[in-house]
Amino acid sequence: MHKILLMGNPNVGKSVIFSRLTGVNVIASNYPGTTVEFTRGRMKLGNEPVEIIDVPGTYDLDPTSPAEEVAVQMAKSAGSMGEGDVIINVVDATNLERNLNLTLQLLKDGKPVLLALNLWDETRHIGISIDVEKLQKILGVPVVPTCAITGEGIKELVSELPHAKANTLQYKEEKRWEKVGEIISQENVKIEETLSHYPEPAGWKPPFGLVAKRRLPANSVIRPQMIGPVRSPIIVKRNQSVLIKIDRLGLLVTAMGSAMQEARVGDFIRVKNIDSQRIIVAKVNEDGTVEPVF
Ligand SMILES: Nc1nc2c(ncn2[C@@H]2O[C@H](COP(=O)(O)OP(=O)(O)OP(=O)(O)O)[C@@H](O)[C@H]2O)c(=O)[nH]1
Ligand SMILES: [Mg+2]
Repeated sequence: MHKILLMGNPNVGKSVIFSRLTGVNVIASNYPGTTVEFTRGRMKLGNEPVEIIDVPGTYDLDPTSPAEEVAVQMAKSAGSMGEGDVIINVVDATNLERNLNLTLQLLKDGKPVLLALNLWDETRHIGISIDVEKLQKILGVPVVPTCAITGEGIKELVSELPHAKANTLQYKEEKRWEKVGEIISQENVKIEETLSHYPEPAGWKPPFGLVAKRRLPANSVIRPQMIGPVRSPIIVKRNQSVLIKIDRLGLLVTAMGSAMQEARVGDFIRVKNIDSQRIIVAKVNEDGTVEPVF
C-alpha cells in the first residue's frame, strides 16, 4: 500500500490536516524501539487505499531529538518502499523562511513532495501575500494553499497528490539558507504593510522604522522587496483648526485656519484662513502648525 507522510516543522497544522484526510479511523503507535508516538490512518485515493502517517514535527533532517530522529527515519524510508509514496510537506505560510529549510532538504533528498501552504488564513490577517504560482515554479513541486481548521484547500491538496514530484531544484548544501532567501526574495513574499511609531535613532539608515507584519525568525535578512516606505502619521485632519504661522527674520505672524484636507508632516495642503476666508496653500510643520507657501 502506498504511503503519505505528513511532514513539517512543529505546530504547523500537520495533525489537523491529518484528521481532515483520515477522519476517525486512526491508530496511535510508538515508532519501533522508541517512545515517540505517531499516528497512522487511512484514506482512499481513487479506489486505492493509502496509509497516512502524521510524522512528528521537525525543523530539518539533522535530528536533535528522538522525535526528530523518528521523523528523519520516516522521511528516509519514504519512496524506498515503493513507487507512489508521497510526502505532504506542511508549511506555515506565515513563516516561510524557516519552513522552507526543511522543504529544500526534502527536495534535495529526491522525495516526491507536495507542499501544503497551511495557515493561509493567517497570511491574510497579517498582510503577507505569497505568489503561489511563482513558488511552485521555483520549487518544481505542487504548492497548495490550505487552511486546515476550515478545510479550505484540502480537496485541492488531495487532487494534487498524484502530481507530487521529486525535486527539480538544485543547490549546494552550504548554500541552503541562501537558497531559502532567494526563494523568499523573488517577490514571493511581500509584506504589504509596514509601519512604526518609533522615532528613528541617530545613525540609522533606512529601512529602520519598519515593523514587520509577520513574525520573522531570528537572523532573517530583511530584503528590499520585503519592505515598503514608512509613512509618517497623519497629524492634521480635515476641518481641523490649524495655526498658520509665518516666522521669519524676527517677524512672527499668526492666524487661525482650517485644514481642508488631512496631511502628514511636510505635505502641502490647502488651508482656509478663518478671518479672511481666503484659501492658501501651506506646508505642514512638525509641530502641526502650517506655513503659507508664497
Ligand atoms: N489559523 C489557523 N490555525 C491552524 C491552521 N492549521 C492548524 N492550526 C492551528 O495550529 C495549531 C497547531 O496545529 P497541529 O495540527 O497540532 O500542528 P502540528 O503540526 O501537528 O504540531 P506538532 O504535532 O506539535 O508538530 C493548532 O492550534 C491548530 O488549531 C490553519 O490553517 N489556520
Ligand atoms: Mg501534530
